[in-house]
Amino acid sequence: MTTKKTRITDLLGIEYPIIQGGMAWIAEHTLAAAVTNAGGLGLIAGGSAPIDYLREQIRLTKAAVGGKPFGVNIMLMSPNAEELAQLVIDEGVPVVTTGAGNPGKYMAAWKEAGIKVIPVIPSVGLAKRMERAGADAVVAEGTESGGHIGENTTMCLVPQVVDALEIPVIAAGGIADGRGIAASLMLGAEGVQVGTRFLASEECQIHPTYKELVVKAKDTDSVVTGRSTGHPCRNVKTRFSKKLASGEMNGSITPDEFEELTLGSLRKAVKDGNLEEGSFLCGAIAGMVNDIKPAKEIIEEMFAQAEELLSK
Ligand code: TUI
Repeated sequence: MTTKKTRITDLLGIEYPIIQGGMAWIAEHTLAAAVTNAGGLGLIAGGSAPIDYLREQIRLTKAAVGGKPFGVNIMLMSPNAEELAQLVIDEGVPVVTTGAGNPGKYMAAWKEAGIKVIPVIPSVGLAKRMERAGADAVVAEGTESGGHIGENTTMCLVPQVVDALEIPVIAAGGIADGRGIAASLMLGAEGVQVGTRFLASEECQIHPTYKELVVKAKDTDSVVTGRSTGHPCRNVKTRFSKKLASGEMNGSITPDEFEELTLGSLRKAVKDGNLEEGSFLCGAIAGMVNDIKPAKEIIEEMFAQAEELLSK
């Protein structure tokens, strides 16, 4: 069995069936280009960045990948989603992934423009809706993921989504080595989306404090905040994230106060490494990420390990 050729590699025209997570504030052109040039699909995160900045990121990535495919992730709760939905068409972006909402209203225009559309979904119901709306594939993202999460786990969600859909499924949440790839393929997925492992890549331009937190994290070092607001987010455990989570739980922080405390907190983590007020989003697999290396090495090692496991 080969881990490398699936409907996802055919669909996207890539060598390895791996796509990079569209991590808001984090996934910019150096990381996206490194993942694409290593044979995966690199992504630029739209987040809530200004459109002119994102146009520049798209052009820088395009210039660095020499015709190889890359994508843009559109966070649908963001105020710039509408504008970004048009920008990807205007700039000829080949692939779009979406998160934190239903991209249905943009689907026709993206398909018309020849864009491959891959919504990230946390449930079977949403996956089915996305297939009916014309999605080319979906990312089934388990609650092990970093950032904004659903309730179901990767192990439970992926096979149920695979059974419910005809289009290919990409597994996400808790995948950081070849064992995770092999397991995902066994669950019926035809590719993986990886975020946390790439936080500790050389090309990822987050603050050194952020990388250090990920590399030093143990298995129990992630915590979910934002449950009280209806937007749960998985973070590295810090004094700040622990204070938020316990304050939400015992009612000493109201949902409005939570929103106020976390406004701009991702930027404070990524740009400033601010441990007092920053939200260091990361997946539950951070405990297994112990070193910083080039994205190309990460990808090649993951697939070599998966290949070896599956050939046994
Ligand atoms: O979107 C993500 N991960 C993210 S987005 C983000 S930025 C953010 N900041 C503050 C609050 C919320 C987000 C950081 N991490 N992953 C994909 C994902 N999509 N997870 C869950 C969903 C999702 C949730 C509801 C997708 C669709 C959905 O649909 C609801 C509907 O409209 O039916």
